Amino acid sequence: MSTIITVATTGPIATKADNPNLPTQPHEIAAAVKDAYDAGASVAHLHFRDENDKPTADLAIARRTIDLIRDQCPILIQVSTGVGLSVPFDEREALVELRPEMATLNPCSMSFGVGEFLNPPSGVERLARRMQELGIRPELEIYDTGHLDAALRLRDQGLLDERLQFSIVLGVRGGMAATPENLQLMARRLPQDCVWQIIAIGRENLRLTAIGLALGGNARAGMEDTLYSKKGELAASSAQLVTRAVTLVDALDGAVASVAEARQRLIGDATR
Ligand code: KMH
Ligand code: ZN
Repeated sequence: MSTIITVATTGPIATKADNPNLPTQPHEIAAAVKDAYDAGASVAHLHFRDENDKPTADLAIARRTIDLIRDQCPILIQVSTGVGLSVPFDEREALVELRPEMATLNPCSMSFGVGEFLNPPSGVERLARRMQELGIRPELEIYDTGHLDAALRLRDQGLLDERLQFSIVLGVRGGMAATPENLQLMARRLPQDCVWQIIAIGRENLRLTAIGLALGGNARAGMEDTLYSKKGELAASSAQLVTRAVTLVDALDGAVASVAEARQRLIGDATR
């Protein structure tokens, strides 16, 4: 089965001071996504920034960014409802009203670096229900074993449709550390027949992405997860990191999924 590569160009935390190549404005994000698509990505995970480069759930900015991407390439759109630590949950959840093909669903609150990532149970249930009503596929972001249990409870409540889609997120301070043991533990606990990928934040990004691929997962690549292409070398672009993931897939004798293949596997609808 081919490997789906998701590009995450921007994220909620990093700034241009951390890496001047980080895209923040709509035209910059759209150009970065197009380059990543050309490099092999079939899904774009999107965070938006306002004119001061702060994380935002502003619907006009989000719409403009998505339109610019859709003008340039057919990549699948996955909107982050995580948005940023300072953005209230009710603003974050409104992003699904733009009806992207996919959106993230973070099932639990947690410490997140020096901040807090708030996902109250009532809000998570409401968002899951709204995504189900709109036919938007959730990607469940799980940072700890209890988050997986919370996601499975949502499924048991009938708020998530099969087949479940998970990101195992390791390396956030407040979640599980980015170690091979933690990845193996989490991957083993996933339900049969789900779709999954590892999101390895920080310096273990490459090594854990490789292990995730070897375990049968998909890959995520981009400057949301690491600002470096090598030790001490800032990444030039998310496309460069996608190319690195493609190299790993090739080395493991795999094939990279096209948008059509990714759509079929993630959404189950080849035409939408
Ligand atoms: N950067 C991730 C660790 C989401 O997109 O839904 C957290 C996040 C969540 O950005
Ligand atoms: Zn994100």
